[in-house]
Order: sequence, then structure tokens, then C-alpha cells
Amino acid sequence: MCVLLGFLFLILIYLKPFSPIRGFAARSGAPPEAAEFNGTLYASCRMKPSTKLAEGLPKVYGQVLFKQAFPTGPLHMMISLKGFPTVGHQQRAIHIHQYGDLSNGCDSTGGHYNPLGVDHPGHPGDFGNFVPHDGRIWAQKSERATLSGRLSVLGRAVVVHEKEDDLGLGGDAGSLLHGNSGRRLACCIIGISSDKLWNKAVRQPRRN
Ligand SMILES: [Cu+2]
Ligand SMILES: [Zn+2]
Repeated sequence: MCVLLGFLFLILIYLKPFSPIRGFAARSGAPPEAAEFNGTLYASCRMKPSTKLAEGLPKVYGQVLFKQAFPTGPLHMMISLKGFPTVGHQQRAIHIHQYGDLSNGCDSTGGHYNPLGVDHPGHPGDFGNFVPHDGRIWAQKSERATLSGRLSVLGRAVVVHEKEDDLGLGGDAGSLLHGNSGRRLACCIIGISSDKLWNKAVRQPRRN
């Protein structure tokens, strides 16, 4: 019995370097999740109101999910948010900001994530404007941002703003920096995740 177990153990040690996950990662420099989920990376961001939210502003909750074929597939995104006023149709800007630092609410996430030093709205996380319906925003889009490599947005923040993004057409300095989108209502940090949340959201797109 002991001999048999020892023999199995030796076989396992021998096979370990050739397991599919190690092989894939070694060949491509991919994170282990790419092999675990068939060459696809998933990320999630759990949206919560800023701890520095001013009195009277809406408390926004929800999630932003990402899915991307490693390493350079289009980044698919699903946004599901609630907590907006049910009256009126104030558009809300959503962006990726540089830092995953929520120590001072959403105000400590820095400016727009701008790895290439370009004007707004040319940043990889300039997602644009979203109109709530019945207090909710639900949207599915493809974006320029990426989950891997030097320009990865993992560990950075998604921020929902009070106002509409002027998309660089405001005619002032702020317009080319951040689109004059107003105060920061809610934010979250983008983290790598399994395929569970994405697959669940695909099955029940508007329930999250
Ligand atoms: Cu922003
Ligand atoms: Zn921007």
C-alpha cells in the first residue's frame, strides 16, 4: 500500500510541470485565471456610495463586470446600478480613475486613468454617459480598456458621477481632464474574479 502511494506521488511530481495551467502560463505569461477559464479573464467591481458623499446626493449600489479574451480581445462590460432618483433623466458619467484607493471615499481615486497622457475623452476608461430608468442603469458595452499587460485596469477604480460628461466639448480645461462630470457618487475597485458573476448576470441581466 505504502509503496503504491509512494509511486503515485512520484508520478504526480513528474506530471506537475506539464499540467495545462502551468503550461499555458509559462508559454504566454498569462495569469493563472486565463487557463482556468478557457483563455478568458473576468473582473468585477462592487459599487458602493462614496463614504464622503454629500447630503442629498443619491446612494448608488450595484456592480460592473468585465470579460476579456486573453490577452487582446475586446473588453466586454456589464453595468448594473441602482439608487438613482426615479424622477428626471439626469445623465451620469462613468469612468475608470487611476487609483484603487478608497481611503477618502471616491475622492482618493485620483484623476482619470490616463496611461498614454491624452485628453479626455480619449482615456481607456471613459465609458461616457448613462441615463437611469426607474432609478437604475443597466448597460452592456465593449470598451478599449484591458485587463492584462502594462495598461491593465485591474486594481483601479470605477467612479459614477453626479452629472453628465461633456465629452471634451465644454471649452475649458476641466472638460479635457474629466468632462466636468461633477461630484463622485459611488466607486469601486476592479478586481480579478471567476466567471460566476458574469455567467449569472448573463442569465438574469437586469436583476443584480
Ligand atoms: Cu470620473
Ligand atoms: Zn477621461
